[in-house]
Amino acid sequence: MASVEALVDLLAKAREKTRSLVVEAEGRFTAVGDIHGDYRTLGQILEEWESPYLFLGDYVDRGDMGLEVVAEVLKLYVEGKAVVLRGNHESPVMNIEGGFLDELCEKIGSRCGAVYKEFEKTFASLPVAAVVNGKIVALHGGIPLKEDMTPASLEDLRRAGGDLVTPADPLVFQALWNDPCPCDTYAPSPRGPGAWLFGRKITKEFHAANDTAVLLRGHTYVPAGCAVHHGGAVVTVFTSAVGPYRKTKPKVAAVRQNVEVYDLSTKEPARCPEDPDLL
Ligand SMILES: [Mn+2]
Repeated sequence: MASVEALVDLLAKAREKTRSLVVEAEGRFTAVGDIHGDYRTLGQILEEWESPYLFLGDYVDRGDMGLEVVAEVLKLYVEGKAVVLRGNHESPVMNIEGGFLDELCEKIGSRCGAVYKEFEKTFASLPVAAVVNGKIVALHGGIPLKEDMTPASLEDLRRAGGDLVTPADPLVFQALWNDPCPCDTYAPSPRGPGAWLFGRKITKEFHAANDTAVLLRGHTYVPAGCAVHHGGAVVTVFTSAVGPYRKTKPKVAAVRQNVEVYDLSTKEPARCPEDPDLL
């Protein structure tokens, strides 16, 4: 790990990089699901899979190398080699309980409180969704629901704002927290108040409104490392194999006009379970 000054500088540069909560990206990407401090798996991806990368959030907490992971991911972001999205673990309420704040204090000592404040600002600045080649929507959690329980559009999400540190905006919060369910409309999420499960009708309306085809997301632990939902209109990838996730078979996805999931180690196309009940 480089010096604390270099870390603070990297965090500031990452903040300058983001222009909008929803970003557009063109080309072919290697998409990576939750890493949660799994530096070894991240290293394997960077060695064996092509850039540019599309990171779907949750870099820190649970695994014990969150600092190294988030620094590497943000470095790639600043260098223009990766699109870096925010996960629900890129927020203070998670990092106090989840391990990242403790890890930071162990590794950098008494300045950790001040440096964490820099992380807070950088996490709040990250985009929450990317639209790849106009067709693939990438985000960490799921489709946000408006107050009338219809899906928010990408335009609604682009216009969200207010306190982004928490984040307090319900649409931003849900983009980081929601999960798909094998249901038609929606249901309250077992993750807690403010989060929802979204069903196949919501997914269909969302894609119709945005003229998109696939929602690619992370967020949910699946031992297979992937899952497909709603007839292929939603794909989950999970890429951490440390701590509580050590039995995972990590996956990555190749994103062009469509999404193809591959096993990280064998590099074979993955067989992902269909419509599993995730929570
Ligand atoms: Mn998550």
